[in-house]
Amino acid sequence: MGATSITTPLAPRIEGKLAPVCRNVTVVLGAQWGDEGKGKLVHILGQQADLCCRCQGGNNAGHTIVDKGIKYDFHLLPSGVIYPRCTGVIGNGVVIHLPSFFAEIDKLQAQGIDVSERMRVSDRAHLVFDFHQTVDGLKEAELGNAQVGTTRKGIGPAYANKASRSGLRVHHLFQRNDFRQRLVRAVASRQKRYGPFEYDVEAEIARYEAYAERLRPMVTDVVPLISDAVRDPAQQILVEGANALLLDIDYGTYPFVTSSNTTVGGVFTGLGVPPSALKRSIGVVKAYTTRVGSGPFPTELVDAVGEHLTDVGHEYGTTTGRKRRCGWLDGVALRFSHRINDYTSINLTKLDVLSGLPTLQIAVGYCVDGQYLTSFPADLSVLARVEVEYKRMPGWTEDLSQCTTYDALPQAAKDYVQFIQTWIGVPIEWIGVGAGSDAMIHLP
Ligand code: 2SA
Ligand code: GDP
Ligand code: MG
Repeated sequence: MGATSITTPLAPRIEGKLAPVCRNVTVVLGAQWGDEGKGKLVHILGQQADLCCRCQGGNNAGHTIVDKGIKYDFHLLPSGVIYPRCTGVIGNGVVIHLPSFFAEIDKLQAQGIDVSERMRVSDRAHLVFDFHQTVDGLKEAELGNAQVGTTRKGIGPAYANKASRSGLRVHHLFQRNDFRQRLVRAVASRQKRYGPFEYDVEAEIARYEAYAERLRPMVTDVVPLISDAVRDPAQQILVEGANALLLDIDYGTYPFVTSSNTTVGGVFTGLGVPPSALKRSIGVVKAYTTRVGSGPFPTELVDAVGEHLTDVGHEYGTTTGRKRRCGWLDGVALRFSHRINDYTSINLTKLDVLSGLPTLQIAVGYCVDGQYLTSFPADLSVLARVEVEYKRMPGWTEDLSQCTTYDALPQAAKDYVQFIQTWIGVPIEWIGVGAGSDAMIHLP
């Protein structure tokens, strides 16, 4: 009798065959060290998206979009939620600091965009607590000169709890005793390791009762949500990568990386998208290179050209306001990036920032002890002493910000774009010439 009453309502889901997967997932990935302008492309592509999703990272990310002259900064929310038709999805691979999540929702609300009924948050996603942020700072202090230069948002410590199976996930919020025990244990363990830092666990537990209630309507088992969407040809799914390839925990410049998989693999593990659903993986490439945080940076410029890039490109962190380090475009890193992510097309951004530089350079080879490297090295002591071989190209003086077609670009800018396209071996589909979403040339 029990068996009948249980299987009857579930039978169609269990016995019915799932429809085949269609290729309706577009992924936007940072191809360098981040801040390439992913948010802007997601803003453009988001117009057609039914679901706009995050699959990794947390509020360390900062994605800026400029819509009709108004600037919006996204950190935890996917940028596509600016469109009322778009449902925002936070996948299991994301780590969520709930106070920041709600603050971002409230800020958008104050800017006239109400997303609270359109957000879906995976019950499997892990939580970032204030104590993770404290630990992030303590870890950095302990590292001294070797510090990573994190955003101090608690991202590494939260993923560390996840990997060591002592994390708290969204579903834990709704089992009060269990939540309390887990939080008390997690904090005690960190206090044992880093010293008795101040942390009012009881006050935190009380705060999280209110957060849990506010989150409850958004909490979703994202597995069937995504599974149904990838089987429905009428749906378009857009995934917004956070951070970028060289910050990937496996392929990036370890240990100067973030703590998630920022490469295409993060989409499959962090959202439950099957690989067969992938239609496009678009690499966003800044026309030069920037990096925030520490670690080797072979094409870094600490001269007047570097200052030009910082000033004209407004290269300051979207999340922390830190000055970004700037350098020439690194073609060696880009080929490495393409090997891993297999971009179907490229969005080259911030080409306008290069106007006025008489000569441009692109790294085309790394040499160590007189030998060319065949790939991007894993060992940072090798990366730190590479001699970079550059391709030199003439610059241009024209302002590109009013160019709306490829033909309108000066010849030297076209040559620069063509060289990059040929070098990576992937079509450049968009060229950014300004911060606004209309300042984008689309190459059919
Ligand atoms: P974390 O905080 O543990 O993820 O830091 C580890 C490394 O990852 C880098 N990282 C970033 N790099 C570029 N942009 C990021 N987002 C913000 C932005 C950065 C900001 O959009 O500007 O505002 O400073 C980002 N997030 C993490 C970080 O610098 C460390 O090198
Ligand atoms: P993301 O993390 O990859 O989304 O990039 P960020 O938002 O952190 O940083 C990119 C910055 O460059 C933002 O301030 C954008 O508004 C701006 N931006 C994006 N594309 C362009 C472009 O083509 N030209 C210029 N001048 N600015 C751009
Ligand atoms: Mg950013």
